[in-house]
Amino acid sequence: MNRAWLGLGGNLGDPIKAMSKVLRSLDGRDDTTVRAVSPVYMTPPWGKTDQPAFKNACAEIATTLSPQQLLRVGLDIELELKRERLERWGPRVIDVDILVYEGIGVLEEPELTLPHPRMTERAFVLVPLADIAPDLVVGGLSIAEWASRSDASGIERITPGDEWWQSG
Ligand code: A4P
Ligand code: MG
Repeated sequence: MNRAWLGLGGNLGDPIKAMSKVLRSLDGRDDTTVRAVSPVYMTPPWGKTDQPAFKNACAEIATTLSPQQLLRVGLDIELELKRERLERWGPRVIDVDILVYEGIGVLEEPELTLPHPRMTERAFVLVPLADIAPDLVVGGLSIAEWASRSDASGIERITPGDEWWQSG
């Protein structure tokens, strides 16, 4: 089993419900177990700012899927949730990003880049990730260090703990 860290987010419909469906669907597979889940945060839209606030969370999984297989599985779950791919950085029901895959330093393929290329600039990823993986090192710095350097203004924790994904 390899560990991997996922970023989840959405700003249309019921993102908490969509994120919990993703995690339960992954956890229900024989090849994948959800190991840790962050609280959910309400985050101001990044990139394209004239859209509703997002809800974001991160999770640690253990999996025997390769990074490419994991991407495929994530995209299939996104499709099941009927995400409409409208515009880059635009509103979405659910987005599943692979942030880091243990043992893969850097991967650059047309379909998959690891670590996720924009993760160290994005407080909406770093704040929840720092809850579950503060000592994980990416680009020479720990996630706790990246998070402390990020602009977390407007980011608010909206669930007390990690129990949100088990129901709803
Ligand atoms: N892809 C390549 N590498 C990866 C990876 N490590 N993980 C490819 C997942 N996918 C990866 O994805 C397009 C393609 O990227 C995938 O098919 C896969 O082959 P996408 O999510 O539709 O891409 P996108 O939305 O056009 O661009 P990008 O930069 O991936 O968007 P993000 O990163 O998903 O950002 N603001 C807040 N507050 N919270 C958010 O969650 N999300 C976005 C979208 C913008 N602003 C946000 C948030
Ligand atoms: Mg994405």
